[in-house]
Amino acid sequence: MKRDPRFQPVDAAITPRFSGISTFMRTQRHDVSPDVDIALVGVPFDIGVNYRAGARQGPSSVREASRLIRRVHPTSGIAPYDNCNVADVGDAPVNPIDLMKSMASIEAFYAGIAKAGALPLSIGGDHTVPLPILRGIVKKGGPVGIVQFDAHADTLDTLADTKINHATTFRRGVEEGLIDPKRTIQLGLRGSRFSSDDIKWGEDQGFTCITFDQYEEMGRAAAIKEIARVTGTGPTYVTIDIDGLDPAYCIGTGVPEIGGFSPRDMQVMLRSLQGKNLVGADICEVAPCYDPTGMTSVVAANLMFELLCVLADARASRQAKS
Ligand SMILES: [Mn+2]
Repeated sequence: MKRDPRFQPVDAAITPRFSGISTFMRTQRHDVSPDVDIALVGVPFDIGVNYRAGARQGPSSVREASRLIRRVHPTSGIAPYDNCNVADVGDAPVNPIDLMKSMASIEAFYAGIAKAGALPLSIGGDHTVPLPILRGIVKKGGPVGIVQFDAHADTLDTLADTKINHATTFRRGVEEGLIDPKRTIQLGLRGSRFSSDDIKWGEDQGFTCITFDQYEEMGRAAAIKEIARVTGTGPTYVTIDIDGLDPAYCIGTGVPEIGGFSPRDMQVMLRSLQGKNLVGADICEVAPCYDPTGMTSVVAANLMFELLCVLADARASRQAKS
């Protein structure tokens, strides 16, 4: 246990949860440095969409909703702030009008996080965001496996005649050698499609695709086994499109699709990632402007804590070995 006092969340016994400036889970705001083990990052970018924008407000909304998150996981007992130095490193720089400039500035920010030796845990932003993140953190050593929770495969070649957007991210990632398709699993795919072969490209590359229909048929325990089998022991990145969840729980998103995961499904599947060789994670497509209840951000904040716990555990056990 290291429990560095510089990296402890604000103590609610002294400063009430409703008080003070919002940071992710009331962690301290630090710039990226070699002292940071896990960097909590906002990416307020949403010009990669062709329907409804609004995910640019995801980071600030999830920071606000995360005030209630405490410090110990109720099931695994993981206490991330005892194992790791966790900090809110602020938002990646973006240009709200120029997509390509944003891609470059986000990538550079994440390259800095990787260089400092920290694992990034991010709140987007639309689902274009994992592409510059992976460009920034995947080293020449080789591509990473992906666990993707999403209503959509995001493996189109183009959307609105553009190559870089929230519907092409995981295709570009494979083409650029950032993603190992054989160690990639997509769960929750559903909704009406552009064409009958929407998800075929990924499957042809070697992705394991579990539609929501298949998930329901096989059950959660079998899906968890598939995640474990596909990802194996290699480096693995987790990406959650909040539209993977049912809009009954998460209506605050650009492209809602009925009939999806419950928050409980997500909690149990994310907990199963404990012990995996995790290199980072994100939650994207939280667009709070479509959710007057604020529940979408509450769900995202809690899933962020789930991810923080498994990332902190992975990071701490790696440090213990080295
Ligand atoms: Mn997506």
